[in-house]
Amino acid sequence: MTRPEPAGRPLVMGIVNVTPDSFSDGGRWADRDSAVAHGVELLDQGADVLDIGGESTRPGATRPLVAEELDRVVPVIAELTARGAVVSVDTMRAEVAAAAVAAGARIVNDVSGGLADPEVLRVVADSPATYVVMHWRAHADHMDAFTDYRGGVVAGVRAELAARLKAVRAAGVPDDRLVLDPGLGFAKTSEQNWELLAGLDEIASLGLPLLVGASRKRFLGALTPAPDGSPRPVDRREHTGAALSLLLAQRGVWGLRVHDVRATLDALAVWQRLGGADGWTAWA
Ligand code: PMM
Repeated sequence: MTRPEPAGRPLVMGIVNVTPDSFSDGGRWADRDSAVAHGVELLDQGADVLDIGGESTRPGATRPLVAEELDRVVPVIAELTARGAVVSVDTMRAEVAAAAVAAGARIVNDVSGGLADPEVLRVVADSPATYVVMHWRAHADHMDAFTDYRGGVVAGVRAELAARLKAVRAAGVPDDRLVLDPGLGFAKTSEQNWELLAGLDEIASLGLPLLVGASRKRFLGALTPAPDGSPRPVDRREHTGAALSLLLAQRGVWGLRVHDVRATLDALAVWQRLGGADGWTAWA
């Protein structure tokens, strides 16, 4: 099985965090039934893929036990797959990736790009799954101490992703099952996120499709602060997110990982209606 391919616009990956503590929606879909219901709602809104995660990666978060993570995601993946969804599992653990693929997940979205648990590479190589290799430097409880990029964030992320790509290819995962992600907010300041977005074609020059996860992140909240300087609350960042998604679509990203599926697709519909998307293909 090869990578899901977008047609006429990027794939929209709707986020289902089965966690008590994610930064934007922690606790809202933490039990099985509400997670499945949320996934179905995102499918109804037009999501192409559902990304199911059982570990929060918000800055400062501590890790769940493997058993907890398995218990959170596997039944939700099985249920949403049974309802016809294309499912991605957001995990850094080999054991969870293997169980998720067995339950029907077609994509393994590893925010650590195989650094947290190198066994993930073997699991993916031995499976038909597509692998999202995100740029990452450290776990969430201390990643904010790793924002020093000599030579600039774009060159640094490109070089570190290239190194991960070498390891992933050496493990036997073919290019037609790979996607790269610049990892916005992971060991990056707000300023660095914007620099990275501006320099995205440098990351695309690695020759693989790109997934971008900007949705509701801190740097979007900081862009539109209240008069007292406080950032926009997480659940009111859908307009900045949709505007950014539209610009990223125009530039050729393969996929957009978002909470606000409807707002994202609305923005893309305007672009498509005006013909901007005619002949569109994703970077690769
Ligand atoms: N961001 C988060 C979690 N998983 N996966 C990918 N591929 N890219 C991202 O940017 C990314 C991710 C953190 O956001 P969340 O807590 O809202 O899910």
